[in-house]
Amino acid sequence: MRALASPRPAGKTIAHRPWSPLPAPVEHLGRRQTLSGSKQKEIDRVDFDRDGYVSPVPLLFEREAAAHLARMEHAERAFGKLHYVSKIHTIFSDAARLATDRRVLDVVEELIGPDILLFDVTYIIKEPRSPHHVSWHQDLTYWGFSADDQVSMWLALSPASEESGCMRVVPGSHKRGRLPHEDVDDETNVLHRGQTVRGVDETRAVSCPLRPGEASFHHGWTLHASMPNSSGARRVGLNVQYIAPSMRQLVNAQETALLVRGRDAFHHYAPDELAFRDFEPRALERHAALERVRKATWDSAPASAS
Ligand SMILES: O=C(O)CCC(=O)C(=O)O
Repeated sequence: MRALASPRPAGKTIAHRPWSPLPAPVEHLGRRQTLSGSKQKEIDRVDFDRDGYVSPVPLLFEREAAAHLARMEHAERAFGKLHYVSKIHTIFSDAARLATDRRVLDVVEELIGPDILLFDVTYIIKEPRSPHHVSWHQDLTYWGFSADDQVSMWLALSPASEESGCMRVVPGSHKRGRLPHEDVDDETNVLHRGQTVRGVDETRAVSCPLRPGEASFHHGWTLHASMPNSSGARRVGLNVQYIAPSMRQLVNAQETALLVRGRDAFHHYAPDELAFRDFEPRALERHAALERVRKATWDSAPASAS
């Protein structure tokens, strides 16, 4: 998805204040659980092609997820809420590190092939006992791409359960291609325009509960939604979009993306810069412009795409 509201008014940057980052993380090399690598690969790819998603995919150790969450919350205390800040990987090094982690890219490579562009990264946070939900939608409807060689990862940094409003998907719905969406006025809908596919048969939907460190991967035509967080804890996920370099932008030539694996024979995008330090003034300036570009793309999609 990529049509959620920015937490700050368009064009306003996060103020740069001095802060002391927490100590750097100890990196652990995770191993995909019980199956051997190639068997697991086959299953992921077959499931993804058939169902339009795979879940749960174990990626990080639970303690690693907890350390990432602690650093994100530390950053929030210094800079303000990070919920749904687009292109967060260009200003916050921890998000950049996660989105480019070898274990993550190995799965993305299984699903969309060896050449991978990182398109967008956001945290999606549901506060405890909040009414905010996500209506049924398809991500690709609002992104302006020429094709659909794409996958989104939703990586849990805290428990994502039915109670806390984990993702729900309709298996196989990606095969229906683009469905009509309506802009629905509902301030508890996290989506930027309240874009909604009506009449979804929810009896066919399945939940994707995740433990911290596990992820789901879904295709951009897969119908998905999520319920409010009725638990007493924050539900925090890192949402990352990867595309194949062949994908062109049809509605906004200013969109940017970064090659994170393989090669780019197409050069459709000016490259984003990964943050190696946190919230640097020059990166924040660039980031404000990037957010305006992202918002222009969402706003340019027709209200009813069919
Ligand atoms: O975080 C959520 O609840 C919904 C996420 C979503 O719609 C997405 O990842 O595309």
